Amino acid sequence: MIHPQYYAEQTKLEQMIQRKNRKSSFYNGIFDRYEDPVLTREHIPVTWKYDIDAETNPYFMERLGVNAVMNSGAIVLNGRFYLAARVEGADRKSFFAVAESETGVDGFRFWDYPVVLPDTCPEETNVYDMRLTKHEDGYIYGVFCSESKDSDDADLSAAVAQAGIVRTKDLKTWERLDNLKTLRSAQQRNVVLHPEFVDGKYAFYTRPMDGFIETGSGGGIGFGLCEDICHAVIDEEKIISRRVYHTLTEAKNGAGAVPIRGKKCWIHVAHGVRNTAAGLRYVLYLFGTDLKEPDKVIAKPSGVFLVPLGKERVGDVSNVVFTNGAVAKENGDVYIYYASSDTRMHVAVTTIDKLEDYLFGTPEDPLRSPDCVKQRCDLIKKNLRLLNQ
Ligand code: M1P
Repeated sequence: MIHPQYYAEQTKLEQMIQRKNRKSSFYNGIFDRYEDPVLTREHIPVTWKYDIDAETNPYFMERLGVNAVMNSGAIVLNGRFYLAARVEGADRKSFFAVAESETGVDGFRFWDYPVVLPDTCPEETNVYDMRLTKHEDGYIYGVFCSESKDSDDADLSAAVAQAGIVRTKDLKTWERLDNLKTLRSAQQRNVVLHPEFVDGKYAFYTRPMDGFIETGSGGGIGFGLCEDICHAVIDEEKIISRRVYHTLTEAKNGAGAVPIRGKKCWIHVAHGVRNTAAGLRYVLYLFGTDLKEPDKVIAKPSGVFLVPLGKERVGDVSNVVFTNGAVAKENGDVYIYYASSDTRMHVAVTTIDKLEDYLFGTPEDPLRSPDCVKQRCDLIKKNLRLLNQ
């Protein structure tokens, strides 16, 4: 017999999925924020957490809890929005699950089952942060972090991060390819596959790292080419977005969403990390690269693009915003999906035109306070002149 509490929980879930999401009052001219998160652990189907049989679960207890729903890859297929979410179980292990929506800002509903990846790496303990690339070769690729215990290090927390690669045509059946090998970097996280061939090759944005947490000598977001996506090997990684002292990328940075083809450049939404007395702070920033040479940065606006605000600032890992998925619709609308504090998913909505105006109209960071004051005074002077005309 189905436990009566199942129906109560199912009603709550339906009400939440059907709740309309409204634009918030936040304004910066660059993007709109929305009042509610788009995907949370409350969106998880009841059948994933409870045994709904009254005989085997008389108290209707959660048997397999879910802790968080965050860092999601994103894709639009036939006008519908799909998120490949990172679902973190109560057991700390993450897995991927597809949620689908008609509007992109609300109504996200998980499919009946999470993604079942081919289990080809016995040492792999955890998987997370999948980027979905609709590649011009006809496949949808998922590139994610594959984490294993570092067996050469006695420290129980020592781990190795690599880029796992899968591909699919329908987000349902997945083929696992070899993990990416970067010959000059010990570890990789935040690896993103570019959607088009570059010089006839597959192009990856990488994030070379010396260790699991610290990027060490890894100077920032890298770029490398490989011939064979089934056995991907990258020799040279060219650093295209560097870590810079006393900026938002000082501690580390990483590629975020799959770049969006704009009219003037490839639009990249990345994350930058700095250290504070309260721990690491993760924010989003933008840069633009040449349409023909995606490893050549041509727009580098100063400062942060999106920071955690209000309730977004608190969660399992507070003071974090992180993106690994953004999509552009054919009409130029852009939906940037970001997680706050490693806990839940939100959306920021804008357009390609606005993002390019931001990229090319925002001045670069002059890197020193006196020059920043000068930059600001020039802006004020221009405005006051206009106001006093
Ligand atoms: O906790 C914040 C983020 O930390 C990592 O990002 P990075 O590799 O840049 O430090 C990732 O584990 C990410 O999942 C997480 O959101």
